[in-house]
Amino acid sequence: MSNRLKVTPNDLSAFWMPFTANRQFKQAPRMMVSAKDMHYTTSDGRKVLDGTAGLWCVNAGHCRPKITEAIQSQAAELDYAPAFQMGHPIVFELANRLVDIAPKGMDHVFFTNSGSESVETALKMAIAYHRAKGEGSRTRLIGRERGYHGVNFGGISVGGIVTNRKMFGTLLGGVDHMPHTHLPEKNSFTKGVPEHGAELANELERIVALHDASTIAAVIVEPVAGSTGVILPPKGYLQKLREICTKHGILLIFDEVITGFGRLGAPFAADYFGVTPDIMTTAKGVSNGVIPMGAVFVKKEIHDAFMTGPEHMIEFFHGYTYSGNPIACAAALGTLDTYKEEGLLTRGEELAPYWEDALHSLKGEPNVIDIRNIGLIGAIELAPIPGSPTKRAFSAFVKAFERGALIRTTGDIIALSPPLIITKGQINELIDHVREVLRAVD
Ligand code: PXG
Ligand code: PLP
Repeated sequence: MSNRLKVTPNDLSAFWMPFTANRQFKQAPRMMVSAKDMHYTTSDGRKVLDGTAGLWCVNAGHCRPKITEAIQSQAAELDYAPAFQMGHPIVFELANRLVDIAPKGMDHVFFTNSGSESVETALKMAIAYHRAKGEGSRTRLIGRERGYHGVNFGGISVGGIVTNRKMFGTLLGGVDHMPHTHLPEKNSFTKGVPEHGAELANELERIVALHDASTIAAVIVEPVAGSTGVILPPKGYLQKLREICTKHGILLIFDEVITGFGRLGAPFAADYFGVTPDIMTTAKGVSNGVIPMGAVFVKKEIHDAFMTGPEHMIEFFHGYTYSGNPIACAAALGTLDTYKEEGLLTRGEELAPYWEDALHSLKGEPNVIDIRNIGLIGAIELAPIPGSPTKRAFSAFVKAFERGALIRTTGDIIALSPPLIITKGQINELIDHVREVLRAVD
């Protein structure tokens, strides 16, 4: 590693950092300079345990050799090939490998470069699908309160985050929202999926009755909402959504950007819950976060509905310059090899009970008002400091980093989602860091 990378640059002003408190960061930068397996190394030479798999994406851990080698050799062999009207072999290989591990029936893949792009792709596909089937009036999209579907206009429109709705104008028209399923008064400190709230799926029936099914293209939900604080689906809720969508000819989209690729202890949340959507959006874990990539999985029936008309015509008027970029494909193949060799897509299942007990041992620590968990996801909700929401959790994040653990906070919720290679000893270490931090923050 060059020495240049070991020190903090002396001018931090040009880079406008995403989703960051820029002024706070630039006064006290937190710089990572290298990473290996479960740890980052900081510019001041400290090791930091990764409690969040980067941003929920480094599921196989850091700098894994299969992935590094695949990228290096692909970069030297075929760096880029046009994505439109041209192909290259490994993008087809990757699509087949992905279909092999996908829920049964989801046998076509469209490539994007991020979760946000996967979401836009899925929403456009849904509307275009109905049109191709002669139901062009089905254009309405239904999302959910507290949903996060990335940062582009379609995604923030179906999403249910107040700041987005306040900051960015009128968004897409023809969108409605179901209520979220966070019911702290009934479900707090539940281990795993909560008992109460499946009836909230019936709100979809109310929305269908209001707009008429013939105007609705799709319903999009995260099977487990991650970004807005780990909100779990009540027992039976996703099954009900599936039934209502099927009954009314509405496509069901699962946004599996976080839940995909082993996070819950099954390859996808669709497998975990036994509910198959019509379209599934993924990103993050598909390439271990190493090279940007997203993948949208679709059922055959949806794909086939587009394959009509003159054969020289483009069937789906959509795609990105970097859809299926060769180096991203190589990274994804190296990732899938690593997942397979180490059984990572199901490893969370055997670790989940240990993870659950470790997390719930934090009950009773200062300001903890709820703990939620599923697979290798955990959330610790803190009581906000009166008049200063988010401040307590943010202080916990900074203190944890200083102590040697990377955690993530959203609002006053600490969210944990470690790489799927974490050991029981490292789970203890991570939870101990959180415990000490909770005792130390105001
Ligand atoms: N859908 C879901 C369900 C997501 O969680 C996206 C779409 C967008 O993906 P991209 O690749 O465009 O960022 C996401 C991303 C956090 C956090 O800490 C969550 C995400 C991204 C960054 C941070 O909660 N989710
Ligand atoms: N903007 C301009 C001016 C472009 O030419 C293109 C692609 O050719 C885009 C945006 C879209 O870029 P991408 O395909 O990387 O999403």
